[in-house]
Amino acid sequence: MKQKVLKQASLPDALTAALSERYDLHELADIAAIADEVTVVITNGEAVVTREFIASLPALKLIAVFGVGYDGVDVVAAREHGVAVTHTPGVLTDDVADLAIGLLLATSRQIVAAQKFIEQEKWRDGGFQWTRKVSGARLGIFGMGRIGQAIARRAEGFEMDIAYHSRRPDSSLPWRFIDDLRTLAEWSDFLMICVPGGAQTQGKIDQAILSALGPQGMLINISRGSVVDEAALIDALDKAAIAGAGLDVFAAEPNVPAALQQRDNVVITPHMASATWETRREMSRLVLENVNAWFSGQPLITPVSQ
Ligand code: NAP
Ligand code: 8YV
Repeated sequence: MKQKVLKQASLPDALTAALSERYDLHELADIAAIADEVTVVITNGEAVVTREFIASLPALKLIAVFGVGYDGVDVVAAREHGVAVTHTPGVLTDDVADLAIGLLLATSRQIVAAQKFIEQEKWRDGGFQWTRKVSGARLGIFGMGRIGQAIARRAEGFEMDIAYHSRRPDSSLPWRFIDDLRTLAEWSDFLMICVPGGAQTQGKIDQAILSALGPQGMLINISRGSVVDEAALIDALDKAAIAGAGLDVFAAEPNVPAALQQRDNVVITPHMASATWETRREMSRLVLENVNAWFSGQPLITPVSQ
């Protein structure tokens, strides 16, 4: 008999099909009927897996996250219930770094507004407003992990001056460590957010950090909307306290505040940094390998350290 697996959040069709082939895959709507028999839950990077949800599944042994960020999962509760958690690190790093650089360029050079300028037939009345130079500018990275480092390597191609802040310096890295986020923001022309979401980073980009970034500074966020105090960001944009923002993630997705839309100096994308065919295939493969490993008694491929 096939093992019962619960799909708790949206997943690619191909992954859903591959899971269904091997396991008795159920949607969340079936939960009442199968709660006692579910051993594996599959979720994604945006979903929330609470302590109560974990406690409601007495046979649960594994939560497999389709994504590297697992801030939505109550990992402490999982550990206390003897439930392992896996995620998909590494395979999406390049895509997220690529989009981060894309947002940085699009925001500083106002590429989206420039396209609208042509489409609205304004070019005949004169050229587009001048924008800001990227090459040689200062890039501050908050969270110098896999993605932060991939962004820094790309930024070196633009001869950017790079510095970072994490909880501790990494002596193996060639870039300057700044031991205080506010000082990093003051120093930066572009502040790139690459830390995980969750309680420790909640609202870290607040009014004080945005004013330290200053009227010439731009914020790029590809990590989690929770890291940025969105009201403070809107206020800073309204007051021209910062120069612009490039955002792939938001506090209450899929809702994006109207105040962040239709601005020449704000570029927004719908949490799509890892959403290429190639990377979504690799993320799916890794989820499947972790689930297969668990059912065959093999070591998990990419467990979260709990
Ligand atoms: P990672 O390798 O774990 O890097 C995270 C970095 O943040 C590490 O350098 C870590 O260094 C630092 N950090 C953690 N907590 C911190 C804190 N409280 N204060 C300061 N620094 C802290 O993770 P990754 O693979 O680069 O992914 C980063 C995040 O990107 C994910 O967690 C996810 O939220 C987001 N993401 C978004 C998308 C998207 O579609 N937009 C896609 C993939 C990932 P220390 O431990 O030394 O502080
Ligand atoms: C995905 C992500 O959009 O990996 C993450 O942490 O946020 C993204 O790669 C997400 O996991 C898919 O739902």
